[in-house]
Amino acid sequence: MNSLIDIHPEVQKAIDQKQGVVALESTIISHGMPYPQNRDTALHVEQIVRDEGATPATIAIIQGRFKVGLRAEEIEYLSQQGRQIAKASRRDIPYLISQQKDGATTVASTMIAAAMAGIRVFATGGIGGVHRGASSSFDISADLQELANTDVAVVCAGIKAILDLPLTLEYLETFGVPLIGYQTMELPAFYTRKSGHAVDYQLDSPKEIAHFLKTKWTMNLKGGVVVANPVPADKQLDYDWMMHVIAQAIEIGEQKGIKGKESTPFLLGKVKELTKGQSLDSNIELVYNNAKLAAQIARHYQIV
Ligand code: PSU
Ligand code: MN
Repeated sequence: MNSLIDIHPEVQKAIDQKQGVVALESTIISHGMPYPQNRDTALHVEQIVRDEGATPATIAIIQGRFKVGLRAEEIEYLSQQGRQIAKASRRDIPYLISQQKDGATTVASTMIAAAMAGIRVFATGGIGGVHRGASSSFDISADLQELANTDVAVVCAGIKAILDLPLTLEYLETFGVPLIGYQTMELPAFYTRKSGHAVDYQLDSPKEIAHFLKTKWTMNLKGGVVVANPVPADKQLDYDWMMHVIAQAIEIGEQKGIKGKESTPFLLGKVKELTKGQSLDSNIELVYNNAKLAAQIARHYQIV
């Protein structure tokens, strides 16, 4: 099986030498942001991880190979192709690999590849969750099931306010996925530091988070961990305004009948349009912030 995975030599070396490695997803590149901001962000995120003394491993499926660690040309390719590239979650992997196609990995499929390669820490912007209206649409991201089963910590900016936060929290609780707030007890909501909901536990240093992860997996308590890292205060958007914008975006999506895997990219794009690009700036900054924390956790994970 592992003959279908290509681990970049730099990543393999870092894994072998027990240095910190941070997995990075590619749906955020192809479906989450427009060109060329997606490319610039993807390359800069890798640089931030390096600046913190860890090794970045951006993950994607390219011509039927599961790639752990991409070359700059591959990042350029995914960025330019954008939504032409299939959004690849768990269910899509065997099709894309057996058909030698390309796929941009979501949180779920990035976790799968990271776990196969032995990478435990992953940075992204936001995870998928239970969508608003899920009681009739059944729209619950496969990311949540992956978090229930796969031993990778996902550093994100909390639970995106386009989702149903209370239902997502219930789901995580049911499946035993811990939700850690980094230096906060309040769950951040992606574009904003506040949400009105609490995380399970607050931890205040990368070292404590690394110790938490080691403890969980040493005890064979399977499954992922969500590390919620609030967007920097000067980069957050106004809470009431965002609630309004998100409600509008959801209503437009419903009118257009957007569903399934199109839903999250559509809502993110619509929010960007309605905020005249401000949500994109905030999104980029919070990804940088998460990459930095993830790199620090990954380094500590190797020494605790
Ligand atoms: N949140 C963002 N930007 C993104 C995504 C989430 O702020 O690009 C992507 C991630 O790849 C996540 C996926 O795994 O959307 C979730 O999609 P869905 O809701 O269809 O499972
Ligand atoms: Mn969905």
